[in-house]
Amino acid sequence: MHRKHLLTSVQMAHFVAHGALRMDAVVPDEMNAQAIEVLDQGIPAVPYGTPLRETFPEGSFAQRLVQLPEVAGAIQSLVGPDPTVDHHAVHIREANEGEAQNLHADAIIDVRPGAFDVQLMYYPQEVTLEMGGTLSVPGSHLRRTNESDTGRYQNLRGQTRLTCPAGTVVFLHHGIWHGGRRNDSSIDRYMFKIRFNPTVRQVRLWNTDDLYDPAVAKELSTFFPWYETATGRLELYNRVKLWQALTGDDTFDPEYWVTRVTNQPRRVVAQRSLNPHAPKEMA
Ligand SMILES: O=C(O)CCC(=O)C(=O)O
Repeated sequence: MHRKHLLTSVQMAHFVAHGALRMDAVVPDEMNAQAIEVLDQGIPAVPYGTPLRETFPEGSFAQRLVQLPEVAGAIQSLVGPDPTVDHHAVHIREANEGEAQNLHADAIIDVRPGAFDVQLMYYPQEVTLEMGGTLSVPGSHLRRTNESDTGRYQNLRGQTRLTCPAGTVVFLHHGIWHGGRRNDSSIDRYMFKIRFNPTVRQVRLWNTDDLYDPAVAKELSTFFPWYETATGRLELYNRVKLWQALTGDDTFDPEYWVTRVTNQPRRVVAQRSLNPHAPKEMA
């Protein structure tokens, strides 16, 4: 893996803040042109936990997809070497289907503080607004609501509906609130999703040359329009905790949100002991 294909610290910080990172038109046209036929034929399922390197046959479309240098570099940066595949699936939003998915996350509430799964979403066609591109809510990945119950929330300020050129790949944190939108066009809209589970600690797996670039802290402090004035700060707190885990540096805390609530001094300097048998000078 060449370092130039790994994500930078600024890109990783963007992922930690937004819960997503998109790579527009990263898959070559020649592959996009084959994709619909391949996805229509179906990609054989594998049991949960199958190593990525054993999931797709040598030379298959899906294997070539995950081995594209930029895609492989992002997978390595986010989940590390030798991830396993949780599941993969082809998602088709049919032309004029008349229905949308509710917002959801793809798992139960997941409280792991320092680990996360990553979902790759590949869009082989250009996706226009009418085609029902995936709706997602930037910065929602660390807010704890349970799977489909998230669907009670509708139309959050700052939500995005994906429109993109053919060959776009989006990487999502497992907790991101998302859902396929209604396809009002006359074209079936395809997406291929793979969920990766890490098998190593997700510590400094990317190109850390820019670790102390001020743009990192700037990314990490992004405040999204749907955040409540006060509760929204918890997202900054959660993000700092995640960045600390990712960097292995628990001193990173620019606004001291984590430091404040973890400050529990152990040193006792009380004037009087509760022990009646303590030496006189202490009692
Ligand atoms: O089709 C889409 O855009 C999203 C589908 C999806 O995420 C799901 O079914 O979990």
